[in-house]
This record gives sequence, structure tokens and C-alpha cells, in this order.
Amino acid sequence: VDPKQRITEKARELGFEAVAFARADLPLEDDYARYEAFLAGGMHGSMDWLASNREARRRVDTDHVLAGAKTVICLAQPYARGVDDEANDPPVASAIARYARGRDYHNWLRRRLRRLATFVRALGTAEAPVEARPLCDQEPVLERAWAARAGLGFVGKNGLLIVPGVGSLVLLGEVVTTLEVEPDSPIPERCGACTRCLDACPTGAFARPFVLDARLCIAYLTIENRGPIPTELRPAVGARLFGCDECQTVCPFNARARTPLLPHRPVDPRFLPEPRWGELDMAALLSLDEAGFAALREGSPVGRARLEGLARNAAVVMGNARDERHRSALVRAKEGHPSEIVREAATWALAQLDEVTDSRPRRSCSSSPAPCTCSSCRT
Ligand code: B12
Ligand code: SF4
Ligand code: SF4
Repeated sequence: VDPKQRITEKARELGFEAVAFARADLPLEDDYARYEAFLAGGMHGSMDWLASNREARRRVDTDHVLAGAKTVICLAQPYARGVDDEANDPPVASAIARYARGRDYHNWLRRRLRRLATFVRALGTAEAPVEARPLCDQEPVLERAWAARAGLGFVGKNGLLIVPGVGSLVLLGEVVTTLEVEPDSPIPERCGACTRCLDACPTGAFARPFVLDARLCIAYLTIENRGPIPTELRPAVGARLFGCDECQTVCPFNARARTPLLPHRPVDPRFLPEPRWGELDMAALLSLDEAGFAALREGSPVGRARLEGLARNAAVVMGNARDERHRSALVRAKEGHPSEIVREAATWALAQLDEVTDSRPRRSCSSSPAPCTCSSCRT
């Protein structure tokens, strides 16, 4: 049987929804130029690691990735769930980007990719050995560019790889191999006149269609950024604790996957919200200690934000919620959190609460007609 067919069948058996093949022995010219322009514009913010290993981002057929590589096998793992199903998620889970509510995909998707790589290697012989290397998220490879070259999908104006019939709520993985397989063709972009993602982005993070300024993206601000969230961007973070899905929620290419009752493959249960989210609220996240954080991050992608980042994000979410019930937790964090970044975020959040309190007629606890400002009247 044709190796392409065998690999495709194996990938589907392993649970991948879509598979496509790209030539690996040609460098990425246009996409590499876009990547260079992205760096030159400083759009990667503090993600210095994005600016390293540049040559590996241009070509995968050298020692940087896999010498002599001939093919990139591109794979998509969907994580979309029906809106009815999501409606039952605990509040903390709803504040987390969809891909991160369950188990950390880095562990289990990589295991699957390793199994596919083993399968591909086994297609070699003693005379013609085959090498294969799994890639997923962590290597310095432009995964969307390779997936677009393979025709796995097209890059939408939101910068995401959209798989026809499936949507963009997919994670990407690849197996790069020295095996020569007939490549598939890229498919044309299908956004047409639509601009919903650009219009819906809470922070206006798109420099132009297809180009994201990561410094403004809530995913960057809440996950990768190690400093304070810039004050002017905090209101736009809204109720988002970790990551953001807005530019995908509004995309018509995701409507089908999110519509209940339409026939599609059930989501892998590892994407369902972890039970731990049902036991927590924002105040608990703000006051996490090292032991609590260690338990929370176990097997979950949210650990990427670190304890300080999660507590910072929780404070910003609480400030945006302007809910008096959060006041005491915020005061405690302002006065006693070991991180200066968290103390400052809590101070900001308390100021948001005060703004609400100040604009409300106050109950007077004295005979004076002037509004009372004592702490018991404020709560
Ligand atoms: C760094 C990073 C981020 C950063 C920066 C994102 C960015 N746009 O650069 C931040 C933290 C902001 C981020 C956010 C998210 N990320 Co991210 N991220 C990455 C990572 C590790 C590297 C991306 C990178 O190299 N960026 C540099 C830029 C220049 O490259 P690029 O984004 O790939 O863009 C290419 C194409 O878009 C194309 N392109 C650019 N302009 C144009 C114009 C035209 C006309 C065309 C046709 C193409 C085109 O060329 C670019 C260069 O090749 C990849 C994994 C990987 N190794 O690729 C995951 C990855 C891109 N992220 C992913 C996800 C899921 C997300 C989030 C949805 C998470 C969330 N819910 O919060 C958001 C989505 C934000 C968005 N709208 O893109 C998935 C995307 C899956 C998909 N369907 O596309 C990836 C592939 C991880 C994975 N293995 O699945 N991410
Ligand atoms: S993930 Fe959110 S903040 Fe980032 S580009 Fe999309 S809508 Fe904007
Ligand atoms: S929302 Fe519209 S413009 Fe944006 S990616 Fe989807 S189809 Fe394209």
C-alpha cells in the first residue's frame, strides 16, 4: 500500500482529524519574511525565545530540525465543544481559553505524535532507513506556515489555521521525516469580506488582517507576559483568566463545530474541564500559595502562567468584575502578597471597586447629610 495512505490511516486511527503532507526540502520564503517582519516590529514582546533559532524557522531539513528531511506530515487535533456543553463549565473554567481547560496537550499529543513517528520509521528498510521526528508547539518551527503549505487548512485573518469543515479550534502537530511522500497542495484563503475576528478582538491586537501584534493579545498578556499587564489594557482583559478565544468564537468557520446536535466526532475527553476548576473561585486563585499552585498546575497548561501570573490575572479579572464580595481578598493581597506585581494588580482592582462605590449614593451612618465614607458603609 502507498505509504501516504498508510500514514493517513495510522494518523486517523491515533485520533487526528485531518492530515496533510508538505515538502520539507524547500525553505519557507514568504512566511519566513513575515516572521522576520514580526520580530523587526517588536511584536513578539518579551518572548525572546521566538527570536532564536531563526534558521530552523526557515527550513526544517537541516540539523536544526532533521537533516535530510523530505516531508512534513501536518496534523490537526480538534478541541471544539458544543455551546450547550460549554454552558455547564464552572465559572473559573469559562475564564480559561478552551484549549487549556482540561489536560495539558503537550504531554499526550506529543505521545501520539511519537507513536506516528515510530510508525513512519518502520516504513524504512535496512537499505533505505527512514528517520522521523515529532514536533508540537515547543520547537522553533512555524507550524501554521507548514500546515498552510500542506493544505491542512488556510490561515485566516485572525492568523489561525482553519481546517475546512472543522474550523480553527484545533491544535497542530507535525512529524517531519526523511521519507519522501507526495505533497498536497495549499488551499486558497476563504475569509472573503468577513472581518468579524478583527472587529471582535477586545484589545485591537491585529496590526492588519493576518498580522497579530502579540504584545496586545490577551493570550500573551495573561500567559507569556511576566510583568504587569499594562493598565490601559486591563479593562479589555475582562473576565479572561488565561488566554483568549474571542477571534475564534466569532469566526463562522467554527460555528459548525460548536453547534450541538450536528454530527461530529466527540471531543477527546482530555479537553473537558478539570474537576479542580469547580472547586475554585478567583479569590482562591489570588491567594494561592506554592503548594496550592503545584497541585493546580499538575497536568494542566495553566502552569505556564506561573503562580505570580495567575494571581495577577485573577486580580485584574476581579477588578473588572467590580464585585464588592472580592474586596477582602483583594485587600489581603494588596497588603500581604509576596509579589509586587500581584500587590499592584490588587491595588488597581480595589480602585475599580472604589469607582463603583464612589458613583453610588451612600448610606449615611451618622446624622450628617454628607455621604459616609467609613469602611462599613462601603461594603
Ligand atoms: C508564540 C505563540 C503564540 C503567541 C504569539 C502568536 C502569534 N500570532 O505569533 C501568543 C501567546 C500571542 C499566542 C496566542 C495564541 N495561540 Co499560539 N503559538 C505560538 C507559537 C509557539 C509560535 C508562533 C509563532 O511562531 N509566531 C510568529 C508568527 C510570525 O508566526 P505565526 O503566528 O505562525 O504566523 C504565520 C502565519 O500566520 C503566516 N501569516 C502571517 N501573515 C500572513 C498573511 C497572509 C496573507 C497569509 C496567507 C499568511 C500569513 O505567516 C506567519 C509566519 O509563518 C505557536 C506554535 C508554533 N511553534 O508555531 C503557537 C500556536 C500558533 N498557538 C496556538 C493557539 C491555539 C493559540 C491561541 C488560540 C491560544 C488561546 N486561546 O489563548 C492564541 C491565538 C492568538 C491568534 N489569534 O493567533 C496554536 C494555533 C492553532 C491554529 N489553529 O492555528 C499553535 C500552532 C500551537 C499548536 N501547536 O497548536 N500564541
Ligand atoms: S486571542 Fe483574543 S486578544 Fe488575542 S487576537 Fe484573538 S481576540 Fe484578540
Ligand atoms: S472571523 Fe471572518 S475574517 Fe476572521 S478568520 Fe474567521 S472567516 Fe476569516
